[in-house]
Amino acid sequence: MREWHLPVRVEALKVLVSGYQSWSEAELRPLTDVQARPAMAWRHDQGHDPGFLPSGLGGVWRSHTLIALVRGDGGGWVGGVLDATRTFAQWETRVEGDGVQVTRTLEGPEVPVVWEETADVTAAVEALAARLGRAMGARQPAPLRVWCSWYSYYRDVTLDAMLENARLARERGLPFDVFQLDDGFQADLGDWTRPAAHFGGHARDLPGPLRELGFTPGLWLAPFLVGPGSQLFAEHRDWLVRGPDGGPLPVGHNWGGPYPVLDTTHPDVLPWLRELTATARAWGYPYLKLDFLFGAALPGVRFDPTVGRADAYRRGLQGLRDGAGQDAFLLGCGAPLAQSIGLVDAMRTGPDVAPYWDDHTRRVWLGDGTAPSARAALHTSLSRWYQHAWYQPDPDVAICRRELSLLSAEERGTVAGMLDVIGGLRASSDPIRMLDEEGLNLLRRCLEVSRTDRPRTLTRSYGPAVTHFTRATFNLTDDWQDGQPPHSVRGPA
Ligand code: 9PG
Repeated sequence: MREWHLPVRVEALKVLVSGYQSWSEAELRPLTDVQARPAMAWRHDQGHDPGFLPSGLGGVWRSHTLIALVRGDGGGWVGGVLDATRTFAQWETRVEGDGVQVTRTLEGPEVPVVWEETADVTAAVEALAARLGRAMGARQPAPLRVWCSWYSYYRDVTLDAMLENARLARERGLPFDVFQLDDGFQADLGDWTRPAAHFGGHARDLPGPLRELGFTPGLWLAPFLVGPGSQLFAEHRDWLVRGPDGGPLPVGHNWGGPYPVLDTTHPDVLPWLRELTATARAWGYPYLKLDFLFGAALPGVRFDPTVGRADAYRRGLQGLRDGAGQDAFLLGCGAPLAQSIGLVDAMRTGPDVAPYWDDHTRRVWLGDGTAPSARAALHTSLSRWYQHAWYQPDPDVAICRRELSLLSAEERGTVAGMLDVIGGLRASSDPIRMLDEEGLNLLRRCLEVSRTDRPRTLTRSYGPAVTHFTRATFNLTDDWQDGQPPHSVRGPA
């Protein structure tokens, strides 16, 4: 552990933090604000790092890998690490006495740490992120444009729905590169090669027709998870990370209950993981969305107790990369961020988008900012703008349809503006037949690949995030700000 004491006026400071994994919040906040901690314990495993939770306290801010303190003049302090392959770096800033106490803890092997004062926090954060990206061999492929089944069909997706959308996308001349089948095709978590009855076919039936239509086939997997009712669970109970009681460690709560996770330090698990992605590849899927990856890094009892949890995670991810091949495109999701650099091509950098602006009750009253909403996705991805140096950022899908959506035209445009500023992967989940002329035009705009933008200031923001970019200003608050309506995006003015 290392500590620094800064004798500064805390009222004038803001703090830039980034949560542990894709779905955890990243924020830009006055240092004296409260960092929310979800009231529900199951969110601690599934949305955060249970080994280093958000503080839940006023004036105490926790961040993973990188942190920054911003003064009113745009200068301040930046902290970060230059290696995250086997180490979690945990930063905390705490208002104490007449200043700020900064603490940095490493979980895992020692790594080079940077802590510096700077006249330009934006530039220093970008430079530090770029150094980490280079040190870990960040993969930086060209942005892809992806249609994904999740945000319209959810678990009820069928082979026919996939094919109908792919055909319509081709007919309408929509410039998608990838058509990606999401959760719902499989019999159970872990039983990836057996289809779900409702799917109306097998995942391997899809790539052929998609290729004929000119699209690259993509597939979702949650490769580390094991459904408690699955064949994998019944056959390999000894492959699971265990809890303090010796039984399988519940990793989170989804799919109607808790689910365990594979222990990547068990000698039989890595070959199984390699075979899984090799199989998906052999079915014809060079694009894989690898989801719920955080599970492999949870604190728990593992087969090999000498392997740290960051290391355990990275071994698992390496196995998935080895099976898929160097030329596969891997999108990480629900994943420890920095620990994935160099192994994934793209990474979800925020919670799920939803066809509504905010989940106010869950966010404000339950302290859970990881709940799906357009606002949460914007807020988090914008505050992680610098992570384009680590992978291609995926701020999640645009929502262009008007049916089955509560988003206003203004709010749909704000999501589109965020995609432009982030300049990463472009995705949509809208059923193509639901899009009228207006919807199709917005979708075409959302699929236009762009250059990553930079913040023009971190000292001002409209909401608890980085909102002022050189090409656009976002108002994430529920009030007008300097003549700009709530939930809107505008040119720099
Ligand atoms: C499929 C979905 C989609 C989506 C992913 C992920 O914390 N949670 O309870 C939680 C549940 C689902 C979720 C994210 C968080 O969505 O982000 O794109 O692939 O899984 O099940």
